[in-house]
Amino acid sequence: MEREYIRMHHDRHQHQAQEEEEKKQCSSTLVKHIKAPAPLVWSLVRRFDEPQKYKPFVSRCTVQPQGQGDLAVGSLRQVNVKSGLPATTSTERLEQLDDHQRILGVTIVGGDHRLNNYSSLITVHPEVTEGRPGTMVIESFVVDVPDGNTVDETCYFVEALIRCNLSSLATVSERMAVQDCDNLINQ
Ligand code: A8S
Repeated sequence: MEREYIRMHHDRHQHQAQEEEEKKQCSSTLVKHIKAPAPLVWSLVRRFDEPQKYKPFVSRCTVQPQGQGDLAVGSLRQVNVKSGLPATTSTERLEQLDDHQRILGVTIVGGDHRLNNYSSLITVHPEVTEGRPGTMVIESFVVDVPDGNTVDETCYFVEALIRCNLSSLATVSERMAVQDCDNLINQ
């Protein structure tokens, strides 16, 4: 199933982005299994305006008001990251938000970091783990390799950041899932 989902959504994303640029790029796909139901996990992932709900490096996020609801394709967010990273801000654009298939696409369009032409896709899939509702999250990205860096260095850096984001997404979702159970008991 994992291979199939990656082929369906993520391979095309990576190839499309790669064809556009003849520059050196790197791309990769990461998978995380979470012990919480998919609707709960998706409720965190879909909040383009609140990445700090699970992303550990985000200190602040603001979205320019758009009028007809904030989560429209084309919305921009200004993200501030915590100190200690080789960056302080990132401007990011919502490219795709599909609540039915649970797909979120985001690109980075500005900021004071080294990740040029960064494009990412997250998909959220229900699965059953040990007889309980669980979730498989797949995140893929494409980015230019900065001058002076190798493909491997770039991949290693971005994969490390995404792994932190996905671990944190699991921790937060699993805590919320337990909280939901506690609320049922205490009713
Ligand atoms: C995400 C993914 C990434 C975020 C990167 C890769 C970033 O926010 C951080 C450090 C950087 O050097 C680049 O989904 C940038 O958040 C944590 C500021 C873009």
